[in-house]
Amino acid sequence: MRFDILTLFPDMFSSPFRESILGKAIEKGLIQIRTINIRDFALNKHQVVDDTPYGGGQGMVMKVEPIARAIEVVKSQDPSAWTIYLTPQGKQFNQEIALTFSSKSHLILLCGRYEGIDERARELFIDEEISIGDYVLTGGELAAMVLIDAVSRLLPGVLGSDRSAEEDSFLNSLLEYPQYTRPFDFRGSSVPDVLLSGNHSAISLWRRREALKRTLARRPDLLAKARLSNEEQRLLEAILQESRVDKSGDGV
Ligand code: 4FV
Repeated sequence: MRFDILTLFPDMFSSPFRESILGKAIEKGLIQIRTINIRDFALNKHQVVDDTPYGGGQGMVMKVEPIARAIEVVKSQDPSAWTIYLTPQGKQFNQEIALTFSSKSHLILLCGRYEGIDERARELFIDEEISIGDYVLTGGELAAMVLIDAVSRLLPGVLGSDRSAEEDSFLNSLLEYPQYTRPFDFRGSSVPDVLLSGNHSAISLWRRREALKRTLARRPDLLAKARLSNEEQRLLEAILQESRVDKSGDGV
């Protein structure tokens, strides 16, 4: 999979993709990441890439021409490339969107700065707008890194075993169950016995229950859209029943 990143700060991308899993994925040729400096496409003598907003107002706006030239050069190499603009006004990024993007072969990621890009760049060149969250960053670069990480780990061969991506939380829109590893006892806090029982159906049942309890407590919105199996439905009923009993017990 290929990622072409259009940015005014290409050096920001040097270290995050040198380490660990993504670094190895690049070495293995599973992903290619290319940074393209938008300023190289500003043909005015001072390579100006931003200007004051028409109609006045604070801040600067990224000019359409350098963005247009940069995207047209990449699209001339691969017309099938899918162009994404990272912006707080975009669709909220999530695991489902990451999965969709992981089936594409070439993504162009446009990183905005200042107050954003000229509207005509959006209208003429952007296929999809994505936000990583309802907060304002100084630039789209970190958002692009988040997207590249979440998408790349879904590609075959990037994670140790592809299975772990299949078991990702959010895909079946439940939060992960609690994880434990050695030591068995830490300052008097030990590991649930079932996890050492070797009884795999009991372990998977415990994990389902814990994932449901945690999702109910922390992200009931996810539970509302989760496709639960009959067993999970039953487990959830029991959990709700328990919490009802606990609540009714409070009054005594
Ligand atoms: C952002 C986000 C984000 C807005 C102004 C860059 C900044 C500046 N991108 N998800 N949240 N972008 O805050 O994607 O141009």
